Amino acid sequence: MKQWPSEDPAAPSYGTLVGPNGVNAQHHQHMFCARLDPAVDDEDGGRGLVVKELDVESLPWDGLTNPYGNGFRTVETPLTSVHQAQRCIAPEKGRIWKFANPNVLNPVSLTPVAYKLVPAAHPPLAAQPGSLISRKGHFATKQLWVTPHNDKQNWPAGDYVFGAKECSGLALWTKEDAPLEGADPVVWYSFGVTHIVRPEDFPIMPVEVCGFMIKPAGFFPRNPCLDLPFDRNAASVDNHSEAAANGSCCH
Ligand SMILES: [Cu+2]
Repeated sequence: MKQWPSEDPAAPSYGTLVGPNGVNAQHHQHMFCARLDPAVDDEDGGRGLVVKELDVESLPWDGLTNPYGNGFRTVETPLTSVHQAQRCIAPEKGRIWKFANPNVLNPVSLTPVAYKLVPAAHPPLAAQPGSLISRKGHFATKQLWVTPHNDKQNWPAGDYVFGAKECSGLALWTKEDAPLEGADPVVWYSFGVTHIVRPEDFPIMPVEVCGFMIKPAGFFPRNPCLDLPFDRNAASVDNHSEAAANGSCCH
């Protein structure tokens, strides 16, 4: 019987054979980091924004508040300092992060106007802490970072990534703890593709998609896509009245 490649002793442990004569495509990661400087209705460029983490939590059985055992809620944790705001994704908790403006309330939900960052499920950097890759790519060891706004801080992996032995970006900027309240928080979201190569990726790789979403979450009072005018379109025919009176809608 033919063995699966993973059971074949000739199959590589850290890659995939993708072509004849032992063409071994190594496992690897493509890591990115998005610098987000949200304002969310804050006229001071986002100085007063609060970044929060939201998890979904099942409630314990309780004869009074959860008698059927089906209750769950969201738990909000404000991220108030640079060290506390180094966070990882938690798909099992439906974790998202919100940028909220506590000074403006949504008139419908009665909560601070906000946008949310919806992460995708992907691992952080797979290299060991202290390894060269981990030191250079420190920004990718966690998915979320928040720092006080600083015009000079633009490149999360530092200015000279290839020649560097250490990350001179986020690793440096987050060494010291600092409060985020009133600091115009800048959010850094690290994400990427952990590429376990397939034979189908060779010799020309098709597209691989990665990313995240930013969604309004209590920013608008209603669905902002519903922007059609209320006027009746004169070309439209009411199937029940005029067309019916003429005997057909297709005369
Ligand atoms: Cu790749």
